[in-house]
Amino acid sequence: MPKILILNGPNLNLLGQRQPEIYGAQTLDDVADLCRATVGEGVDLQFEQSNHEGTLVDLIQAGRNDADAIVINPGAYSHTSVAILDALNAYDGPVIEVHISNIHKREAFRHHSYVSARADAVIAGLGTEGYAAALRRLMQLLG
Ligand code: CA2
Repeated sequence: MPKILILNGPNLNLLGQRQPEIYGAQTLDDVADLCRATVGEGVDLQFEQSNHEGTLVDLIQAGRNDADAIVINPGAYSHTSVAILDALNAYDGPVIEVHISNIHKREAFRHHSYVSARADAVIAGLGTEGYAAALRRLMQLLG
């Protein structure tokens, strides 16, 4: 069975609790449920969140052995982390970067993402539906 690793970066554990005008009302548990409902029974999902850059690097490295694709919302590390970019560059499968908000419509410091240099696709501004869109695309790619 194909396996997809879904990674969420810092502060995404607060989804649904603050700033609903930017990030919507869904919690991260709701997003995990949406992801499971999107893929159904035929795909193994590992859904993770960490506030720590090194933990995200460790999870990406572990994915080299057992994940067929990665969906990543790196949160604020998108805009700062060469370490996460390097880890993704050492990973061979497809990678889709997701942002709940449209980072290009926000502050200038959010317009650049280091991760986008590695991502096969970037989704921004679809709200939490962006995770479902990423998974549908990966299921196509993985056949
Ligand atoms: O739009 C996205 O998904 C972001 O990756 C979310 C990050 C932000 O730093 C990126 O620029 C864009 C922040 C996630 C923090 O989420 C919160 C949710 C509720 C309350 C506070 C933070």
